[in-house]
Amino acid sequence: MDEALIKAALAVLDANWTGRFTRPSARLYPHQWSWDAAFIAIGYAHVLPERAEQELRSLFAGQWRNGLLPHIVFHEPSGDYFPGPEVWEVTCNPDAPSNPPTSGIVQPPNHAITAWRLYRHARDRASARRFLAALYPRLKAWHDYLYRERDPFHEGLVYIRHPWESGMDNAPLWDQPLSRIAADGPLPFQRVDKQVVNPADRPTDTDYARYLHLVALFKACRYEEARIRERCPFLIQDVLFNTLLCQAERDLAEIARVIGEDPEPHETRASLTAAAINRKLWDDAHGLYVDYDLVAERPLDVHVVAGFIPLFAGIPSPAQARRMCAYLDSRSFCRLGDRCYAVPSYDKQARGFSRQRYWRGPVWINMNWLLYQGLQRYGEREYAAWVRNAIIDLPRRYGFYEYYDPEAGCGHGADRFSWTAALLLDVLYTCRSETVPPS
Ligand code: 2M8
Repeated sequence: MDEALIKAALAVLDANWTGRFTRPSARLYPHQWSWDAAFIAIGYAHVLPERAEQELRSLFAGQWRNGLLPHIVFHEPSGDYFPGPEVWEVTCNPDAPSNPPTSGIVQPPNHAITAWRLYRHARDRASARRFLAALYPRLKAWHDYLYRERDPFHEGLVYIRHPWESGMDNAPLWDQPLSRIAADGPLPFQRVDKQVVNPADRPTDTDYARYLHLVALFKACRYEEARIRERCPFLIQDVLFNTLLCQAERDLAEIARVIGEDPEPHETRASLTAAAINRKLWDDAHGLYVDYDLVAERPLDVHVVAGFIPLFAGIPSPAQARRMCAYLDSRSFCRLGDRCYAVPSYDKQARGFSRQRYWRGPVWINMNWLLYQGLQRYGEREYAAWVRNAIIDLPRRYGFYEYYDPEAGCGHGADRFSWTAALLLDVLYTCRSETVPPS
């Protein structure tokens, strides 16, 4: 066990902890982000379980009355971040809270996954059960919102309506759908992100103009989903989002069992979503999953690491999983034994692959953490160990960065980045798996 590395990871989290929530990084992301909070709490579960619970409680303080869990909760007015609450103006919708202010979009639903892990790692099961009982109605309302508002055809697949909802902001996945939005002329706003990190690594101003165009559309629709759905040029059934929802429903069923609620509706929805992912998003020609563009009514033929994440939720059959592993273990991603850190976020052979640009190629620790769990689930020990090494080696050698160059290893984006530290802690602690009490 690497005590020095554990200490260093905890120091990052301490520096970003505000007493109520953990900033993803102090300068670039000074507020609370939804899926970051859930990843961060997974790390805290091993060492500071009260903080893990507080993290989720603070996030859910921003939940809307209709169940929408916003992608950012602005607990504190301080901190330069664009776009802030004055841009989102969510209070035009009566379901949005006025305090704390929030954004008006969501992020991948990994929260029930975290809540279930907190319970499984808890030393004090009775207190953890009370926490689950208090959180369950909120988690249920969140998932109900997604299936009610974002699955218009009752397929079991929910859509996202902004690239930020995917968590993979400027992934090459969105180039084509975003090209439907005209964005000309100088930007009428000041981007703070470009002053904090290398602007060449960040999304372009044209990307930002399109992101803001979508926000303006949501406001014009007063954040009413039926109106947005009619007019939005960006509606995508995303593999990662739906995979996490599927696993989150499975974990919510476990939570329901522990607190005496009915697990059955959650199991039914999880099965529906798993079947729909296999039916509609599996790309048999290449051996991975791809997104579906609901506006153009066709699959998006773009291969990103998210296409392998259904392993995490046990969605592929063993035969599909073997094909996925063969594709991972190729020049497109990261061949076992090659000089590369597993696994880049985008197909290395594809046009536009970049080792440094944000979600367009670099290695992200959260995606590798999901992949690692998935590979273990399918008994792919060798590749899982390769991914695990990257999760440990990259922060150890280069520091706790937001993302990393898959060849050189060096870090990019924000430094002292919280989920990198938290998920590293999880990997280090779960190899001492005897710390997990039997359920
Ligand atoms: C990045 O996204 C935000 C917008 O939500 C940004 O670029 O300003 C993404 O990497 C996202 O996945 C992450 O949750 C967020 C905070 O770490 O940063």
